[in-house]
Amino acid sequence: MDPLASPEHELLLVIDVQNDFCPGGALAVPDGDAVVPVIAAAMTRFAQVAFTQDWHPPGHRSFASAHPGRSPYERMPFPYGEQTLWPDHCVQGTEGAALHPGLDSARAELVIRKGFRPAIDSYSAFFENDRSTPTGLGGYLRERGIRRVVLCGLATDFCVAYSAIDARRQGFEAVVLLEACRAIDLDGSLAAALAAMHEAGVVLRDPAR
Ligand code: VGL
Ligand code: ZN
Repeated sequence: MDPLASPEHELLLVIDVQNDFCPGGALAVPDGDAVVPVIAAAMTRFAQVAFTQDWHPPGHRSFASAHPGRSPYERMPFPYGEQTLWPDHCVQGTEGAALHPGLDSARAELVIRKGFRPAIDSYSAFFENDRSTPTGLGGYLRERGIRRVVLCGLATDFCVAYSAIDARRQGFEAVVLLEACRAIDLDGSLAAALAAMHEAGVVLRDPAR
């Protein structure tokens, strides 16, 4: 495909490719940095690219450390439903929260930060985990005339899946480039996420198209 030959109504959404989700990071996704060269190649094909950045204040309620006696990866009832507790990660302004240096973030027309409200987690790029507080991304994409969102990044079974399903909920076509994603996979969460994406009408695709 010609460089930047993607249609004007298509945008590549690069989800949470941040140091903390890569090997050596605070919430390392197995093989997480393997997505970097694949996404870098995909970016050469898209005229429009946006990034998301998980961006938590210190002591964020999704951190197990905020709940004495609780451990990472336990689930806990929150006012908006069950929430998985995580190791402290992607704390605002830290090196762990920085976008992976192997991606040219200067290419992004938008970097949308999420998870900055102290008491609500946000897996999706569109809505926080209460499923009703919008991030503004849906309005941005609609105003820009985007009809198809192509997603990649970390992690397949959390932020990528939630974002892809919400893209469908918002009326966009959604395509996930599976080779440009890696999963955390807690208790079958990857299989569940793939099934939920399929059910929502998300196209699961190989990036070599
Ligand atoms: C993510 C867990 C906590 C993700 C973010 O990017 O998938 N997962 N925060
Ligand atoms: Zn997070």
